Amino acid sequence: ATGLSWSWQQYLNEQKAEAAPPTLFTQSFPSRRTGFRLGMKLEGVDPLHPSMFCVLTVAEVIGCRLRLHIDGYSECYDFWVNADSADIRLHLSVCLSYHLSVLSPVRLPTCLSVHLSHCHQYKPVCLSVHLSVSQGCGFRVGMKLEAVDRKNPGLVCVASVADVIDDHFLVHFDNWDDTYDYWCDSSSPYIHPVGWCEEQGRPLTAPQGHPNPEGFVWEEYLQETGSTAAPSSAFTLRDPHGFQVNHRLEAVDRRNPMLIRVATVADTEDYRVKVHYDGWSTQFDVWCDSDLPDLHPVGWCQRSGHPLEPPPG
Ligand code: MLZ
Repeated sequence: ATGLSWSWQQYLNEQKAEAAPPTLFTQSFPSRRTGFRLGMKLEGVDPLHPSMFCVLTVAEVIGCRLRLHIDGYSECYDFWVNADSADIRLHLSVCLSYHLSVLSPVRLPTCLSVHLSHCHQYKPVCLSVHLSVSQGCGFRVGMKLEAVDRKNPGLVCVASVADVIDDHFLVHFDNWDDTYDYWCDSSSPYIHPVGWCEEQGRPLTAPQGHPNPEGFVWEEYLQETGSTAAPSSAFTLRDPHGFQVNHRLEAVDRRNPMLIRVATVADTEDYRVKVHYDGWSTQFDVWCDSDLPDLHPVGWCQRSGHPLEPPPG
């Protein structure tokens, strides 16, 4: 089948499969028009160093997806985001709030002001940042917590809130470098209050270089570091997702993120789904968070003017 003649409806009928309901996705259907144009500048978080803000250039626009280039670095660090979805809003609100907190708004970098004035739909983001600066979340910089190391998901480690912007915050692992850091919100399944591991009978990984990692005691550590624990009331664990095995969807190809493929939910956990790319070997299946912005409902590509890769053969 070619891209033109391939039809979801026919495919679902043939496969006797159902499309995953659009309500299960964090992404809503996009508006076709995006204000982003090639060469525009914006600021955002470096995906490989989430504690760093960098200057980005829009290097490619396909439908409502953007390839962002990190100025001054090799193209191999370019990454794709959705133009009208939560991840780019985080990019924008992150840099806006950052500047609001350290600079006066009139000193916002020109590139950002220019960018925003071209993109009318992003102006409300600007306002919401203003409003939410005072609201925020229950997490404050320096508070301690227990967090899953996303690069070593078997480990729950001693961690700190390293930055707070709007309702998102940066999790940093004590005495480790920032490559393990990640941004999340209070509903994340990867964060727990101090004492959670003990309660669950699970090992807690002490900060790197701790003199007695086996005998780590929170009370002592909080005292030594003059810090406080994030209050349990700040943790608002979200409900497990509603995806079911065999649901069909459109998923960004993990190995070639320029492509979006016809895909199937092959397995599920409370907060993750295993994505199978239809027509490809199961060795390419990937586990991902159910709220990953790279998972889209059936019809998303067509609605946003993005090519969809049908199953090969
Ligand atoms: N084996 C790895 C574990 C790192 C864990 C870091 N957790 C924040 C290492 O020692 O490098």
